[in-house]
Amino acid sequence: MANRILTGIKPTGKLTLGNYIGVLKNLKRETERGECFYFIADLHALTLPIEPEELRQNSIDLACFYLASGIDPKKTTLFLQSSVSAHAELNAIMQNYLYMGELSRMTQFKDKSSKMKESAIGLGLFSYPVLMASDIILYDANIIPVGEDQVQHVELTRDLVNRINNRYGEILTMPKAEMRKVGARIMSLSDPTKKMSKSDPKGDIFLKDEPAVIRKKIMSAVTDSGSEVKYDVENKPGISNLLTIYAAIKEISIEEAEKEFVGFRYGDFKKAVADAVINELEPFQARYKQILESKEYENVLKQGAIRANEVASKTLKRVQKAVGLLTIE
Ligand code: AQP
Repeated sequence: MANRILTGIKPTGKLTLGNYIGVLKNLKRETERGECFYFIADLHALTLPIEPEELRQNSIDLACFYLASGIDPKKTTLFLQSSVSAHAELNAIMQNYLYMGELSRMTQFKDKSSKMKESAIGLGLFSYPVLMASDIILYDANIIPVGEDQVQHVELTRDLVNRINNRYGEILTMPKAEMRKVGARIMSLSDPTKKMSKSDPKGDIFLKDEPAVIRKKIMSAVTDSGSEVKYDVENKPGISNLLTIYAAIKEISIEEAEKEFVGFRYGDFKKAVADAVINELEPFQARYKQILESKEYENVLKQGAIRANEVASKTLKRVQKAVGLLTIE
């Protein structure tokens, strides 16, 4: 079977350089490998409190950023998760095949819920991986490009697919997470031991930041003692993170990046990293603005919903039949 590639991003806040390097930057290339389904995970965004207007605005922004990544909407299906009801329907079935113990071991749930009072933790946050597994299964996706933090959820989806296929026959496609070699986990500039994240925006570079802001943030990024520009995550997490950002943007290896900066002072190194990030983001930001103004995302999302519904409803039917639901055509 030809490759099916699926990835989603939650419209939970301002997109970061982590989201760009981890996923957005690579989307265009993926379209050469098979049929791509890219979606705005708006149902997932509801798992933590969010203002309705903010969610709407973030969803529009995300659609524009997806398109700004250079994907051809005629060859790619870009859609809103909430515009395909099969996600919620498959979720209702799949939640019976994943277990409390498995879900409570998910690192992202532990991280997010540890900052909340137990009475404020929604059921949706806990069962997030069930919906994510349903997202993947619906499109018979075999390749799932993600940042490092999402790999555990894809692994759980693989367990679920095995479980269902063992019980009902080979009805589901086995997915596989794919991470970039360099940049699968970009860290915060102010605390390089923490992931750069939309919902914890300290030390983030946002995709909408002006060049001067980006430069200022990189120039004041936390560095480490010593003066050598060297990749050493344990002893030099700040410098290692900046080297990773540089290498990922330039699409070179960490070793190649290190070689470029032999003998550089930290200040000059940071200046080169800032130049690289700004050069990469400026044209991307210009495309984003043009797409936002032209509102071309509206038609793309409409067409995307039609194609996504077509594919997803077929898989849903297959699962409904297999588990014994009486599907009357
Ligand atoms: N720092 C990062 N480095 C590399 N990849 C990253 N991703 C996120 N942060 C980094 C990848 O971006 C995709 C979209 O993620 P998501 O919106 O579904 O949620 P997330 O993984 O939880 O990302 P955030 O930015 O941390 O969002 P919030 O704060 O809302 O939870 C994923 O493939 C992710 O791995």
